[in-house]
Amino acid sequence: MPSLSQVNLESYLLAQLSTPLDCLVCGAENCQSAERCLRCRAPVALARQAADCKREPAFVAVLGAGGVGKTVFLGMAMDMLLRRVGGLRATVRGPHSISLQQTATTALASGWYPEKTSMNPEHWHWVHCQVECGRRRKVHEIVLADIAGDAWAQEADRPGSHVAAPAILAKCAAVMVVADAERLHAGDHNADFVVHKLLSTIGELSGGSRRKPDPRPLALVFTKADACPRAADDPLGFAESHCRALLTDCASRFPNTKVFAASVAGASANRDLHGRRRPVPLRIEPRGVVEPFGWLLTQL
Ligand SMILES: Nc1nc2c(ncn2[C@@H]2O[C@H](COP(=O)(O)OP(=O)(O)OP(=O)(O)O)[C@@H](O)[C@H]2O)c(=O)[nH]1
Ligand SMILES: [Mg+2]
Ligand SMILES: [Zn+2]
Repeated sequence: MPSLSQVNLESYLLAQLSTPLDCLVCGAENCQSAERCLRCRAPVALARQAADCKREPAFVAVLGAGGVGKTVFLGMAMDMLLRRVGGLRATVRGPHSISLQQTATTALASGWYPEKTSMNPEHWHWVHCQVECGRRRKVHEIVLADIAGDAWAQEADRPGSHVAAPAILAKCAAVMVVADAERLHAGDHNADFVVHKLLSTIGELSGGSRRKPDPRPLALVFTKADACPRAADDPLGFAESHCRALLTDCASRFPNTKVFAASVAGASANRDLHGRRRPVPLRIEPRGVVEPFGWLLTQL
């Protein structure tokens, strides 16, 4: 006699997976269970986290050419914000939001600077965090990405080379331009051209006319100020004397521009690794790292 057995049809699981989830960055439809967006490779979790927020998170576009110090600066800033240093209290949303801080602090704690950020969008660090600031403890939701400087340079030359980059430029609510004080002091302006092109792209993408000033805040941050005391003491004076064209471009496109100087290391030295001389941080003494974020948030 045949025996009967019961099999549960869990078709509701298939129905759940068939509901697409729009990528927060590029808007492409993704499967609910996907880890990275199939188009821009940003974490799909950003969209899931944003769905839980009361208001849409504000994108901060962090621009800067290769080697200007974005990963060190942003990683240290996240570490300090999460430790609630400097009057700002941050809470990260999603485990992917911790990897930037982890990459930077792990390297610095072992006596090295982090590796150059990969050109592969799969390896870019994305942070979604909630930050409380000001006396009234106003809550902001922000999203930022640490994109490889070489990818920004490619995007500046050939717009659309990387899907995530123009998406950030199109929807950013605030801009942070990262510039290397040491290189500017030495008269090296190669990195400026990347920023000029990207700022121009932001203007084009937002469709703003040149007559209407862009109300979005822009923080121009000079990194490696430990190696350039002039920038640390007077960031605006340094900008006027060492990169006037960059400052003028920022301020004419974004009248709400403020200049900052920051450093993560107290000093650097060179050390041999597999026959190659590499700079290493001698002491970790962050200065001026949280201030640009504090200002941008109050301006949002
Ligand atoms: N003196 C000093 N040097 C720094 C500091 N921060 C970064 N550097 C140096 O700048 C180099 C590049 O820093 P990164 O943060 O990797 O630069 P990046 O902008 O992320 O570069 P890409 O990943 O290529 O886009 C480091 O390897 C250090 O040599 C700092 O606070 N002080
Ligand atoms: Mg980097
Ligand atoms: Zn996407």
